[in-house]
Amino acid sequence: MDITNSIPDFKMIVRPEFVKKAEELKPELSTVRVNPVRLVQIVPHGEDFTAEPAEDAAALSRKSFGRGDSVCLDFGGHQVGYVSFRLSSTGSPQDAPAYIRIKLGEIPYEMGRNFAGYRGNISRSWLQEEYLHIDVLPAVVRLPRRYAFRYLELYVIDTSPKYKLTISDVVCESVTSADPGRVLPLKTADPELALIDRISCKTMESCMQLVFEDGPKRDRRLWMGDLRLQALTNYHTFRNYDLVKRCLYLFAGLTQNEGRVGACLFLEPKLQVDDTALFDFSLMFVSCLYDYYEATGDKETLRELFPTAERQIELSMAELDEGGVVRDKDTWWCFLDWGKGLNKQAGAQAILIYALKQARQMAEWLEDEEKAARYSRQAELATEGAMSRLWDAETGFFVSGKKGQFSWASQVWFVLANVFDREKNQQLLKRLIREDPPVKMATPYMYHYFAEALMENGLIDIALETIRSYWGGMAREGADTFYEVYDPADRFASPYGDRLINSFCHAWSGTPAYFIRKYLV
Ligand code: RAM
Repeated sequence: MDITNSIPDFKMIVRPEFVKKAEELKPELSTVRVNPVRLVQIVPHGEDFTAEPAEDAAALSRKSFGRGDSVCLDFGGHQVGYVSFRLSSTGSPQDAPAYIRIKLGEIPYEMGRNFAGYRGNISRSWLQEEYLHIDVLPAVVRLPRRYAFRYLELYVIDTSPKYKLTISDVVCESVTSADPGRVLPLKTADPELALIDRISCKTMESCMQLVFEDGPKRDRRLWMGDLRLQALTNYHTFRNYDLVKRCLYLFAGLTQNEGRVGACLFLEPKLQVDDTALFDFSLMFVSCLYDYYEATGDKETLRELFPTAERQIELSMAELDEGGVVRDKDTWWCFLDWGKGLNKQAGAQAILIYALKQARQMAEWLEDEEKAARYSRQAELATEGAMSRLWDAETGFFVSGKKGQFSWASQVWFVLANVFDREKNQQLLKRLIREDPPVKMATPYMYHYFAEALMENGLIDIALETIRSYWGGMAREGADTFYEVYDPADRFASPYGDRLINSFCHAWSGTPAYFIRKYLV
């Protein structure tokens, strides 16, 4: 799938009053200084690697390093921040620069792999590795970027035959805009759920920066679909309502051609919406605003941003054909999930119905009966289109695209769109699990919506089982934070052609805390 689908004649429409509001809500980052807790050895296991504790951190001060030597430090948990350390020389006077490589990784796999062997199709520049010359020792070395990592390896490319290096005062200034003090203690005696909740909260914490980032290692930006799930989880954990508000104002203040909410936004070098448009992500603005109002009751924001939500509906409705069904495309026009070969038409249709119902509700909150009636009619129209063209009564499943593809994502989204009553939704979900279509779910993003469909339709036990097996699977592998992509059957799965570039702390994966706190305890 070509993901370089810039929209033609892209231009950004700026609403300065919205951007100003967003900027006024810019959070302060808090900083904590974290030191490594131990030295580890990265050990191969088949194609994968583990980090085995070797010595305690104090052992570092007794070591010196020459050509080809290395050491791997473990910070004890996931960090997002700025790293510095002191390098000194020992032996004869320093007669040549020190030349070192620093590598940082969120999981042991990144530490074990040689980055030169990277074979993915998105930029290698995300891999966290620095090559540095240090002319004069001793020196305090400050690494140039913000990193997301647990492990840091120092590898000495060269010193000289006459001196070696010592390393001390290794510290990470870890940053976040999340305030852990606002997370209420979880009342559960279930250690597995407690662990999953803790990992979720840590994932959220690492992704909460000046905006809700999707992943602090990659792409480090605000994606609309990710934001929607982060915001939901945030309402049940860190409760930073202003950060959600800020992100909503950014999306509304920096739209694309025709007022479309972009798929993602950059903060630097200036506030800028990206030129990628995704059908479902634009509609997620509607959902995110709806959730925000439900969580806060902030009517002023609802009133001010509702027109932006309405514009997304309008633009999406224009994508319907004569039969009331969203036109399918060959490009990367809609996200849904990274599932291989997933056709997006049915999922997109369901998301449109889902968003129309939320728009109707928002119009009612704003006491605009005329609009409420209009969105109701549009939801009916899109439902009729779906039932006549996408519903296959014989198999009892929704099909998608020209070839009538049968996927998990399409069924899940139609359940969420509530085109049936609860009983039929339950039957559809159970049939889906039984038949297990070949086009599977690939990411925690899609698994979230599956779990949500189950929870919302009273299938709490199956939802809980999904959380225990799927997110619990990552926890059992020792995850500090939840991964962008997780396939229990293939630990090397990656939508980008190489697991190395996957993000191992990803916002859209941090939602179990939402389920646990909203539905389970
Ligand atoms: C990837 C990231 C991001 C997501 C987009 C669609 O680049 O994982 O979080 O929203 O895909």
